[in-house]
Amino acid sequence: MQIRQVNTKPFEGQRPGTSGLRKKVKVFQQSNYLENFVQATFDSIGDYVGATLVVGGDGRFYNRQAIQVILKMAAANRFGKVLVGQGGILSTPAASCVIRKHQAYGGLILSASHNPGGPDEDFGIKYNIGNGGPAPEGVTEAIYARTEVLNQYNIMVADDIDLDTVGSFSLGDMQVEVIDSVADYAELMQQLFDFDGIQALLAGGFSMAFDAMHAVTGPYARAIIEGMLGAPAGTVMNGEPREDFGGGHPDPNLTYAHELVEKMFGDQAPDFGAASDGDGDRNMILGANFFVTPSDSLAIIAANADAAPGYRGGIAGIARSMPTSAAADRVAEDLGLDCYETPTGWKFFGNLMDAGKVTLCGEESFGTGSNHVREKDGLWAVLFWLNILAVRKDSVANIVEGHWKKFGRNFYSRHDYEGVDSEAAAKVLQNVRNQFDALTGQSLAHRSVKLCDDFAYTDPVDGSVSENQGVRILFEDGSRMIFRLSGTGTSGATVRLYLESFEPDASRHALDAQEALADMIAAADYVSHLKQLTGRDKPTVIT
Ligand code: VG1
Ligand code: CO
Repeated sequence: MQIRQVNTKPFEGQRPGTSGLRKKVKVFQQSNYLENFVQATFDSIGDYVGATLVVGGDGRFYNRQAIQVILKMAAANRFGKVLVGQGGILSTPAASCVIRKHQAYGGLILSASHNPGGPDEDFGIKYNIGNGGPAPEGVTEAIYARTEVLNQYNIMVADDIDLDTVGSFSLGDMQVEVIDSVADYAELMQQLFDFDGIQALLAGGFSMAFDAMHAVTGPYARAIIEGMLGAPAGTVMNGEPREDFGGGHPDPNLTYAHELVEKMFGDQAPDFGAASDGDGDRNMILGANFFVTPSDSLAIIAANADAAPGYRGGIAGIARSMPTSAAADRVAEDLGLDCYETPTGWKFFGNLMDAGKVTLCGEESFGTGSNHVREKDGLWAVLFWLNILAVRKDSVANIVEGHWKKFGRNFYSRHDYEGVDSEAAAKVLQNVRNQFDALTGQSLAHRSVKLCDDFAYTDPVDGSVSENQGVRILFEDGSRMIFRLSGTGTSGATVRLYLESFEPDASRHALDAQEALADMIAAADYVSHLKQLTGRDKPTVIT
């Protein structure tokens, strides 16, 4: 085989964010841009020679071209084998599953997740380690450092591989195996959940809708929900993955999943509705005329975990990202389990799961998952809810309201100000920091401020420290107000404001979260000058 060593120059800004390197497609299309990042990754991950790499993506624009480049570079850099999803497709949780099942050295996942796709939109790449999870910060920082000095990469001169046919091919000394994108994942789901019970539920008049948002979960949801579980054809909406996600944001929230939301809040609403994002790791759960916040969903799954066969032996512990509401903490306390609070991003859960400290993890950003893989998992959450509904034989709304009655309700909301000026966004956070001392011990939003800080995390397993993970105002009554800048956007900055207050009084549980949090919302603006600085009179997305 012929290997070319290509001279190159470093590109600025190849630092992975919350979940990999995400840039506009046009940036990735510059010659050598992708190649540099891939070579820097291979140079930073240790001794993989002869080992297996998993490659797949969410099917967005540029997925196929990128995969061909990666295959040729993997061969030139002496991987032994690459497992690649058919058509280049692997959802993020399926990639994690394949890495684990086939004991691969690691994987490259091509996705910009919930960001739009197409020639003028976003692309992304991230490296996952052998446990199936996103590379920890130590590895991503090493990759970044390598991108700053890289001057050469290796690539094989060869024809493109046929990605559409399952089978084995050679690329020089390396073997490429094109695998069924769904099979390994579907088999794992069948081990965790009571498929017979869910099948009976669906056969007994229970109705549901799943919106794949023209993204990667289409084939997975069709195979599992319609195929294995027998839901009627058409249950999966927008099930054909498209390179541009039909022009939308493949982001399962109340704003962007409006087609499903209209159905679930209409006159003939199904009993259950769910959606997933671009790469299949997020989930939104809805009942008839009812929205379940992701933070509540985590808590409810934890409280009902024994409904699912895969979790009947009990769960080890729970972890949630810092901005996620403390609803799960209350369940952990009730069950006598440890609850961990990590920075935003799934990579922080990996060590806790590997060490056996936690079984369930969740983020307020529509991410829920468990130690069955090392990524959050959209369809897994949907199946968990279906399993709970099959056992409890009650409505989504009743289950959630019953949960609040027992544990109290954590009113919660996230306000996103997307695509704002970067300097203004930095100022918003700085304004709050500047008042840390002045606010502490004072009254704000009719509550007294206990503590203000920049959230920092020390990993309890390897002792690594991550600083500046969100600006927090914590109140004596457990309420919280958090300001954070997004690490997944590709243009300007996105300010996220997270608000939480706890309500033990059941007579107030039916209140709308925006109403219940109104004084906190006003106070957040008062402290930060968020609206004035960003020039926005309201958030882009309210969850
Ligand atoms: C967002 C979410 C975070 C999530 C990340 C990746 O990050 O807030 O909770 O882990 O996206 O999700 P940020 O830095 O923009 O707030 V996904 O579905 O892109 O893989
Ligand atoms: Co995602």
